[in-house]
Amino acid sequence: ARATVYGYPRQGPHRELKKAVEGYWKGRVTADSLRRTAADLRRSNWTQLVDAGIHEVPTGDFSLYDHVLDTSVMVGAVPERHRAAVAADRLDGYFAMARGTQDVAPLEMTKWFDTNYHYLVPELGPDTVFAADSAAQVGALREALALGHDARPVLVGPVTYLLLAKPAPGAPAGFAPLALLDRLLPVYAEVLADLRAAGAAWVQLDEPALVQDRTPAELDATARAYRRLGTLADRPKLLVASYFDRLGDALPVLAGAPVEGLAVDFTGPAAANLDDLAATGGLPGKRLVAGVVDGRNVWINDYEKSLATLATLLGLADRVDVAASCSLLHVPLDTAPEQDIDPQVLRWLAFARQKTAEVVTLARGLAEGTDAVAALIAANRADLASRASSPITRDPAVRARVAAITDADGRRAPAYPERAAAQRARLRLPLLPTTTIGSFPQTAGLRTARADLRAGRIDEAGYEERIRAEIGEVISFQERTGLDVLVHGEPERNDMVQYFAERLTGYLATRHGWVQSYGTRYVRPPVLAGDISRPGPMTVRWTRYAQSLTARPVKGMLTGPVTMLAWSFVRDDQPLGDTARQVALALRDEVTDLEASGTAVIQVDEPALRETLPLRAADRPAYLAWATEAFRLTTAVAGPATQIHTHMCYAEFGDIVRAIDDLDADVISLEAARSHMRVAAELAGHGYPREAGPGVYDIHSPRVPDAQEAAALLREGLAAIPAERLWVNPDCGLKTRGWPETRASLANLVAAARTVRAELPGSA
Ligand code: THG
Ligand code: ZN
Repeated sequence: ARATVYGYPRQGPHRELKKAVEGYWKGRVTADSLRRTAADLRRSNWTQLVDAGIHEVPTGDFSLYDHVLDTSVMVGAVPERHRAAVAADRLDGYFAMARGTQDVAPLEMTKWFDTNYHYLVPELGPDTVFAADSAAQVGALREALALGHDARPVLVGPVTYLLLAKPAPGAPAGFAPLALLDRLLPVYAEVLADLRAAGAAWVQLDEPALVQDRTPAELDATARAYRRLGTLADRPKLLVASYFDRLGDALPVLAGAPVEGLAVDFTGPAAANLDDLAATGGLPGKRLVAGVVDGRNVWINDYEKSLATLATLLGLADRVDVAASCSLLHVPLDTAPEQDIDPQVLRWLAFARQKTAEVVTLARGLAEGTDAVAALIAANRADLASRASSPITRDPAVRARVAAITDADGRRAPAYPERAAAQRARLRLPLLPTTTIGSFPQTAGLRTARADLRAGRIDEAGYEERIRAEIGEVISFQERTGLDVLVHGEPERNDMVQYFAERLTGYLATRHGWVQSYGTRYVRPPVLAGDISRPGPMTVRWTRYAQSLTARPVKGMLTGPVTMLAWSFVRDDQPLGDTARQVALALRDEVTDLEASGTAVIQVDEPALRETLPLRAADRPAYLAWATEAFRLTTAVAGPATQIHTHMCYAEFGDIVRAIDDLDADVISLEAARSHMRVAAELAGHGYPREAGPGVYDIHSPRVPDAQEAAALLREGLAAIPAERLWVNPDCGLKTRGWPETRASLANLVAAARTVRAELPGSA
């Protein structure tokens, strides 16, 4: 059995890639130097893999920005608006597609399945003309072969590429990019021939879109695609890979295709592939690459369990190799530099480097028998036992509290209409009240203050002084501007998940655990390692200080339990719902403390509620049930006169409006400026009975909307939501914006609210 992986973190141990690419954008790094950095990182990744014992290394998984964008370049799918830039300079044209320029908008970005990686969405229309450009793929393969490695190019497969695309602007209504399959396949054929000529024995085609619910027509198209590619005369052997969930109906389609191998995920919900594979008669005559090491979570593998799975698989295919379930892009690079984590606990964790070693061990165990790896199995068993029996993993007090949860704990009383009356009486807000989503610009001064505190250049008191000064400015700005519900601006928070993770017992924060979010942007997701409890208040001090400076209500700001899970690495030893309930109880205590300190408005953000929706429709009701329950458990402790807000960033939520209603929040703010208040109409169409603030200021752009424009959006909102229930706010938090735009935009937003208030019937 051979050991392989499908992809490796690209950034380098010190995020060298980020620095090189951003340096190039700023003109501080030359194109040649950027290319050298990229080639060095590829080489060092391959060396690391081979030194660890990996037999076949991936090529083509590396990218300067995004591998789906690279695929668009490979097939010549450059939108009309980016062609001039690409013709002028290939590298600058590539970044123009990724980031836009002064004159042209970038490609849209969206989540890669249910991971936290974002890709650039291909734009395809009936006029799209594909043309093969295999240079980057062939170049990477040649580099690896020249270093003496056995290498396997990894490409996004043609079906997934088309299913991930969106219709280009101007495409006729109902156009589906999959209609372009017959035009795209000859381009893949050409690339495959080029890769074979360059020395590829195998090429991997990734088709994760096949683990989502697919129509019979889409499955037919898949069968046609692989019949076509499989019967090409001049091609390498083909390995069709899927991951993130079970293949279901797509499994027999791929099993019957004339390709030499399948790579299949056997972790998490994809474990069902094992029985499905046995039921369909296995893969006689084919190579099976078994993804038994979870490639998207950070826990060590269970060797004995994986070896048992592999032993079963041996009887189901011609040959079985071992891999991580998906590209290791989704986990941090290495646990070794995490000096702040207890060494015992660190042994429970495996990042990309450790997962690579696990794959190698399992391949050896499969090839040479378990005796050959007996010592490693024993050590693995000890680490698993240490995790299972640790008081970090199981805190009796937390478990007792979760066990005692009743239905009543998750139900607010009285019902919304009565609460609304109590809140109106307490808050005395005007119609169309104005507010913001929570964060204000994170200035260089604030980042310096945090760095100074970490480096010991200032002490806690000095840091606190700087944060208080910032809160003072944010409050006084909002009062001067005339906002109705104020926020403290969150200057103390680095990241809305990490901030809370650092303050909850059972959560681990990493120092170097960067994972690519999109392009040159990275996050350090914390690890939900054990039972969660709250040693003390996390936000009360700042909110109370802000409230002491003003007579207007200051909103308390919390990150909701679903988002706390979605943007962290989650436990794999209990259902997500159990972890969510623990986090919810900790946040519930924070709501209690905020309320007790006089906070009349509390916002519990859930930007990730929509994005964590399971890939398969059948799994969605169960997810929405625990997700909404966790939110209600967090908030239902609030009294009737305390107004609970929530916020979501995604405009595409038509499919979860019912769930949003189930949250039983009093007010929701939503992204809407770009979708021209379609969001408001959608809410109204579903009979949403509560207050809502569809955003009238697109904070994702440095553009300042003028007051007329914001007023026009508000009037559109009023067409769907009555004035008694409509709020006025930006789309999202302001932390990525500068102060000048923020000042101007919020002044215009308040002016728009005043203008439209004056137009309301009954206003004097
Ligand atoms: N926090 C966490 N996860 C997230 C988001 C978040 N996932 C989804 C979404 N938001 C991703 N968006 C971003 C936006 C900006 C950055 C990263 C992800 C970013 N990162 C800095 C960088 O790479 O330079 C590093 C930030 C830091 O120092 O922590 O700008 O909001 N958890
Ligand atoms: Zn948002």
